[in-house]
Amino acid sequence: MNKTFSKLSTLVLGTALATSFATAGSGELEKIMKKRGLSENDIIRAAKTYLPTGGRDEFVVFSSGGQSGQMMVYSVPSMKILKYIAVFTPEPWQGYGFDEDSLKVLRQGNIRGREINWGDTHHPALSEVDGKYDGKWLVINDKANPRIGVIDLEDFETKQIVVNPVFKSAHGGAFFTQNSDYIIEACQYAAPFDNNYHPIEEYKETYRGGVTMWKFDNKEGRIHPEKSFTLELPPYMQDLSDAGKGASDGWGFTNSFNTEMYTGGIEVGMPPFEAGCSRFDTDFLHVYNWEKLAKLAKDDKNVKVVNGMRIIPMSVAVANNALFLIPEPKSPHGVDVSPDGEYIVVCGKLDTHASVYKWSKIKALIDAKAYAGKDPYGIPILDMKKSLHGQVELGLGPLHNQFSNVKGEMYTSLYVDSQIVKWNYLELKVLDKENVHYNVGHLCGMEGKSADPQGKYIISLNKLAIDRFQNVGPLHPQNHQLIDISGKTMDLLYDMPIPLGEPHQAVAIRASKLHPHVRYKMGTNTKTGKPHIGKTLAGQERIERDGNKVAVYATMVRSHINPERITVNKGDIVTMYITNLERAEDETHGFTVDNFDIHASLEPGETTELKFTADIEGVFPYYCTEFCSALHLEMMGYLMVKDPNKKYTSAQKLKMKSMSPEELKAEYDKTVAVNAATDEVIQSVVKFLKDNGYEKHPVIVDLVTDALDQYGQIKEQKAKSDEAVKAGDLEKAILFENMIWQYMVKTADVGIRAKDALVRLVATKQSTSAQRGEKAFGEGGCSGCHVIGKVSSGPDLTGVLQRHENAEKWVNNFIMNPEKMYKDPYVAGMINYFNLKMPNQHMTQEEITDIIEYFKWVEENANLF
Ligand code: K7E
Ligand code: CUA
Repeated sequence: MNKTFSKLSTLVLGTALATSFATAGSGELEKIMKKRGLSENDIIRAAKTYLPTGGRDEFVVFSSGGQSGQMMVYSVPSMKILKYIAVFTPEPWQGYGFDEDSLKVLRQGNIRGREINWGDTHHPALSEVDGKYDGKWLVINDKANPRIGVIDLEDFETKQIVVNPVFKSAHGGAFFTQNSDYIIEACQYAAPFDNNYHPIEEYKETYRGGVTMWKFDNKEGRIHPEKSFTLELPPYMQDLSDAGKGASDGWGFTNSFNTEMYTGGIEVGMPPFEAGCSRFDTDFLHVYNWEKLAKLAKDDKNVKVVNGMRIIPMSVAVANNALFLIPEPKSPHGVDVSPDGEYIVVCGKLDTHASVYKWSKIKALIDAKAYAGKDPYGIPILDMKKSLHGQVELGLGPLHNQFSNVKGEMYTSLYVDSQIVKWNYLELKVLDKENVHYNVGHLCGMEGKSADPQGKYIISLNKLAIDRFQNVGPLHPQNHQLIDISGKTMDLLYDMPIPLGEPHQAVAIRASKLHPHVRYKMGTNTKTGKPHIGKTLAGQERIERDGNKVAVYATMVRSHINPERITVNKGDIVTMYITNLERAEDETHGFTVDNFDIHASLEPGETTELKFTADIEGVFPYYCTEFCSALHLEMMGYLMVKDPNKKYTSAQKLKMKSMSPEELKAEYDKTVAVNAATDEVIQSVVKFLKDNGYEKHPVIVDLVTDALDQYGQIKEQKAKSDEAVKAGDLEKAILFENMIWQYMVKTADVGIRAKDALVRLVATKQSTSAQRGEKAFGEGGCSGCHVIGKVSSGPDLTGVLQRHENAEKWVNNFIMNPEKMYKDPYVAGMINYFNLKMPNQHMTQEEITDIIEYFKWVEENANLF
């Protein structure tokens, strides 16, 4: 009822808004709405999510990439996908797994000597200080192969992968403790800790669950496996976890879904897993004091070591009052700790309720040793009722939770109902429900699992898209839906198909907390952050041979690769160290040698190692794979592999007609003249930049520095050209003059980019009317004869409002009825000069008014044209 009313009021408001737009916009908005069948609410939602060109969003989301083994980065509210981060799977764009340095990171994920080239990513987590995101590190689990990947948010690259040596799968991670001291990872599918065969009949005796506490160094951003430990747990299929915070800091919570310890067996006539796993009414929430366990783990007498992992047996944890169980509604999924750490919310996916546990009640039971019993492994059980704050009926299939900035308010996904429910966990009542499409798993709030949730939006991470998008075959994308939660009731704003893998969970952070850099210190190994052993500066390029090992020290800078020819013998092992010498933002070069399955992406300042065996004879072009400048196609070279056991007969030299000295001289003069003309253009751009105070804008300064870098190379080339002229070798001189021209083109390329950027920065802002005027000017036919800032087939209109008495009226009348003014002496003069009559473009009065506004804007910024 309430909701209908509010939707209605939005509609009314929307209509009013659209009407006022419509009047201001000469009905254009109305026309578009009609043509595209958009409602007023659609327009409001579009406005809430639209990001004007060049704009920035408020939040950045890191989403798991599911079976792709990667991560996805997008921004909210516009839902623009910004990047895929390569984590567990080779990724060619970033060169991940195709150059030696990233391959080393990828291969840290080998399991028992085997290469693993994919992952099933589920739960990303951001590093925290006092439970709040610090924007430094991002980690994610791989459920299929028990691993954690660590990503540096300075460059959004994966720096470390650690393998859990005792788990056989890992779903219940990754979750940071509130100061990022540890990362929690629970196993889910119970299995023996060792690598031996154990019959399933010995499940209860030899299969184990567990929680690994990975020691994390938040300064250096690395996991330290030798300082980590695992808490042994019964084979209850531990599912998700969360770390306590605030009141419950130092404790961990992990739920489970098979306390029946059922082991299935369809093939021997047993009912399937799913039947036996949900027989009991309750499963167990595991509550453990990780802070105490961490201290215990340091002493050898408290641990047994399996596959190098320090394991605290259940008996040790129990004897030290560090492990407890509390019944929870059967087959739960999410367990989530409130921002203040006082409430622990568990949603049973087979139960319609959410159960809200209260930490102070749990702690009191623990302190009083008031146990309701013990499980078969001797772990004390706390009474469920006495631990609960209360339960709320939410709907069918409640799964995961996120908190909002309003105290007591939270959001829960309902898998079966395909809804998001907003409710109050303090007052235990439901507030609102919103339909989503379809079958939502996790949901993502803005910093919604931190100690400082921001509210504003919830993203529904839907599993299915069914009818939502253009059919792209039987494998559909999933659907992330953005929901506005700033009002009393929720409003669904936006659908985003996910074209990568099933993203289980996502975490969002305020964009203002992220400070990634745009370039590396020259010669950096980006995977270690240290200088690369193959760092090569300009002038240090070389090829070194040691037996059948060939090391190439190469550089890349617009627009050449140095060296440009590499000749090796068949069977040689070739290592290429390549440094991108650029300093300019976004001047990435890519590198590959055709047919050798290697690729590197070299960001400005980065050095990378590529390695291959030249095991096939032939000629192989290598080239830059990023369109990095106007001369990008020319950025190439040849790898020539010859067979040392073969005799090669040289080809008959072709007799080519050579140029006469006069022809050569003519070409040389022409080239020099072209260079002089190009230089004039460059100087005019430089003058424009200086006149408009470019030094005040750091972004422009970067571009100008880069342009001048290119320009600075010309002197050396000119000297070489002059030398060749002196030596009488005009052919060579022409080549050097051509090189000068290349540098000039590159200078102009960046220089003009700087000029355009500067114009945008210094021009006054266009009014809406002027914007429409510019559009009308372009579409109405004016631009066919008039170019602003230039005389073309018609006069330059810069200053047109200065040229006439009562100019606005004059221009207005002239556009409205040009024929009437052909006799006006000024107009007659122009008709005579251009041999053209201004035609009647049948503009409306509104369009003419807008065009005059545009002329005013042109006038204000006349110096920029
Ligand atoms: Cu619910 Cu792996 Cu967190 Cu999927 S999990 S939804
Ligand atoms: Cu460098 Cu293309």
